[in-house]
Amino acid sequence: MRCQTVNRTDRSLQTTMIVTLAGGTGAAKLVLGLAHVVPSEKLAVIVNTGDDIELFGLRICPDLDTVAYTLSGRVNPQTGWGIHGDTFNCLTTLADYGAETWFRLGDRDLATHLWRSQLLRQGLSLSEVTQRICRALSVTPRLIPMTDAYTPTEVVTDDAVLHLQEYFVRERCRPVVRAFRYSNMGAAQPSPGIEELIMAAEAVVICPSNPFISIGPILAVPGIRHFLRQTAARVIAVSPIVAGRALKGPTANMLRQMGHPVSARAVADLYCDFLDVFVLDRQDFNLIEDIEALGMKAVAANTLMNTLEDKVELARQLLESV
Ligand code: FO1
Repeated sequence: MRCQTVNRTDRSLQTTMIVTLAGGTGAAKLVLGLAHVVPSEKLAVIVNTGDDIELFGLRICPDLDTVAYTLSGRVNPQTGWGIHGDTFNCLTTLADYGAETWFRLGDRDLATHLWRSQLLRQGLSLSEVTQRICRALSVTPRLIPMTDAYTPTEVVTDDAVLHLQEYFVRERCRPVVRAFRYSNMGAAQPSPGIEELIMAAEAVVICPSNPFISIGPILAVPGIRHFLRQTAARVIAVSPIVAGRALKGPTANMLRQMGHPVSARAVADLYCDFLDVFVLDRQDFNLIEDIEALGMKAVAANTLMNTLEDKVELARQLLESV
């Protein structure tokens, strides 16, 4: 059941798509787990591009790259973003010139941004460029930017309206958040194929990503929230909050500053108009009844994903809940 109940048909998991909605590092871990249990041609990842930024004339797509680097085994395991073993010679030289270098772009990572920007300038869409980059990196699940438009998320604070990366990286999430603005959405459409994928999916998995800056922008693309309400797929979300804390990043502070309790239930509530199943960590077992009162099934699992085995096991449990 959801806030509005939708009838569902049972189909075999072997023959239909699993579609995920993904942000950055937390999402990449779960997508890696899913990639171990779902054939790659049956796995599609719709990725947040609200944290994209243009720097030095280049288009940088952190979440697309984080997922692609993770699936291709290139990601820096310490940070969860960027490329393992990367160097920062270009950035050091830019600093010598007096350029702002608060956004740490590695040399190899820069090659991705150079290549993407060149292809965009040649007239390819971001979806097409992403497909080319994935092919070159041997990433076989389908990665799709949420939209081909440039829709940077803005963070409204008391003193300024900041680009998401200015807030997140330069200001280290210190300013109090008053609101989020998903800019340029009026002109945005879901990338080609997204409607068909969501409507034909067996399951849609909302990754354990920040609901405001990772999943929020995807849901703000005109049409996507509507597809999630309408689809016959089981829509399942994994909680990014465990025992009242975010495992990484500013999710807990953002919930508080936006007037929500810091709990898995608050995240379930944000999605209650389209969710069928909410997967929360087993430490939050006591919240199951409260979450089910929102009109969805709640399932407890180990959501911590510290090891590859954890990621694969969580992916298996998600598929079992379909
Ligand atoms: N995160 C940081 O905390 N500091 C950085 O300097 C930084 C640089 C960076 C460069 C490329 C890239 O793809 C990601 C990068 N990130 C950095 C991560 C990124 O800001 C966030 O993790 C995501 O945007 C949130 O999902």
